[in-house]
Amino acid sequence: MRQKTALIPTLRSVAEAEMISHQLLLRAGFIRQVAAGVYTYLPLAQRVLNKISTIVREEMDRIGSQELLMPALNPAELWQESGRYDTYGPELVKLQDRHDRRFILGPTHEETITDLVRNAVNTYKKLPMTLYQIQTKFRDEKRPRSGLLRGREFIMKDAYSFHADRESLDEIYQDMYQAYVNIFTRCGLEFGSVEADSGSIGGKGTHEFMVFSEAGEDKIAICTSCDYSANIEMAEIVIDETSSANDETVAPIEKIHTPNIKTIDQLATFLQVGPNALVKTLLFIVDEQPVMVLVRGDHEVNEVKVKNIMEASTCFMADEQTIRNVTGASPGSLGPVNVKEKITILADQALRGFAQWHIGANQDDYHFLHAVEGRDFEVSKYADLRTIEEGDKCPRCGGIIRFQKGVEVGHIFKLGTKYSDAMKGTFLDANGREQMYIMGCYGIGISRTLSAVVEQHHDEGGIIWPEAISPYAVHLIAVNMKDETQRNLAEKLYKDLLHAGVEVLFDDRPERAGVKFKDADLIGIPKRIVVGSKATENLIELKSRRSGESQEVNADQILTLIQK
Ligand code: 9G3
Repeated sequence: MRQKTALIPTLRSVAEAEMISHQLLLRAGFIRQVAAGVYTYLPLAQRVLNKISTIVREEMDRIGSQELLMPALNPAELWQESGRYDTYGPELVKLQDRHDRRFILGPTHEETITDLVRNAVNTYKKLPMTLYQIQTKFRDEKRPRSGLLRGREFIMKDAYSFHADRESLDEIYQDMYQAYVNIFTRCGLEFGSVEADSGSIGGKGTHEFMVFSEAGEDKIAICTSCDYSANIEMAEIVIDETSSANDETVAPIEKIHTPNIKTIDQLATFLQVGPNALVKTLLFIVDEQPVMVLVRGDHEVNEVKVKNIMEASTCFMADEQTIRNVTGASPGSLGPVNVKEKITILADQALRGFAQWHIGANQDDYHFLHAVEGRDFEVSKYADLRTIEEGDKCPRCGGIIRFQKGVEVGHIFKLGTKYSDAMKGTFLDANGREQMYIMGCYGIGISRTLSAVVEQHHDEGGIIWPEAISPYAVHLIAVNMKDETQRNLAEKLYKDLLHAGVEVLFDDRPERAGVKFKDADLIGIPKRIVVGSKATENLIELKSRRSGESQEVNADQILTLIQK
């Protein structure tokens, strides 16, 4: 491609973007924003996306997964069947056609594929079957940000597998796991796989593939002694009994006036005790029902764990008005004693050893001291409900947990029969009996992977593409297009490279050398050929974008060197 006519609108600076990948992709002329969270992939980005997609296709095809393409526009009925039309809320893009029929723009395709397979595949003889697509997805994020990392429209590879039994699902899951390792390795990423939240399905049937990066939104708990790693959304807590008992002598329950005390820290100062001697009470709305959740004062409630314990599909913190309606008090004054309505009360396992609980009184500016579980109130269930913290013990080996930040680029799930149950997806087994499909689903953020690569591969000057996914293999630069010798040699090399099938971007613009080099650094093509003043001696420079090392070579050698 000749750069003179290429659409590569590089920019010297960009104002808004806070993430380095977002900044560099804008500056290097790879993407342009069209609306919040919506981007055009310019020609350079499109080439990278195609290369990532090719790698993904090769690895999917290798494990026998078949490519298809489902529509972005899907009838609401399918989502009503699974129940997700109403549970997914404003993130699900809903629209109507001219006949007032309701549709959604697919944020993922479990419903569409389950509908397809239940109609088209009805015997065990066709199983297992794995299908995938590479497609634009829509999610109306509340706060789209970080460029391609969290857009409202993004490209995803989503695969779905259908099985007659669990063993078959386990096998394909392993194949997918290996395919993902191959894909991200080939894309030049440094990544790890972590155990993740499997929703209400439970079990260990889900892994996230994380690219470690300070800019990531996901926090990963990593053991410093063994190879345990998990998303902090789900990292298990081992019970640490020594830290949980506050076994002072138990006095009768006592209501005390605590004017203007709203937080655990304020209460701790007021009572002159540590926050770990107190109990924090929060109210959640779980599948439309209020649920009170109690954790030790120095711990944080983990919403995902609450949702999973309740086997619910939605879970969020109650707003102030709801809290007042349910308890009669404002958020800083909640507790399990004298709740107006009979509701579920969950307590974190660390509170099991608490002889007496100092808690809110469900009355503004009042707390109870010495409340005793079983005497003054009942806990419906104790469970692991808090979020892991740095310094906590590893649930596997007892080592120390540290946190690292990451960007999720892939996610694999064992779904079980969630969708086949909801949508009556059945096949006939060897005995002619109807069985539910057992399913798995497997996603890769294609556009997000592109960003993640930039997060990991750049320097002050710009992007440094790994060869496997670089938009071009070679950047050929003619330093001075007005110089006839330089121009002729560069033109000849361009033709030779094209002829040899090398993907080459040729900077034939009538720009100053400084501008050309700055742009080349920004764009980040790994190999650079510079045709300058030594063209008179048939000498050119071959330079590595990554190391900055360069060598002077005879122009006749260039093809051999490039192809090596
Ligand atoms: C929605 C909306 C957002 C969503 C979903 C549904 C995330 C949703 C999870 C998945 C699971 C897997 C197939 C590929 C691998 C991941 N955000 N998820 O289901 F309606 Cl608005 O997408 N799907």
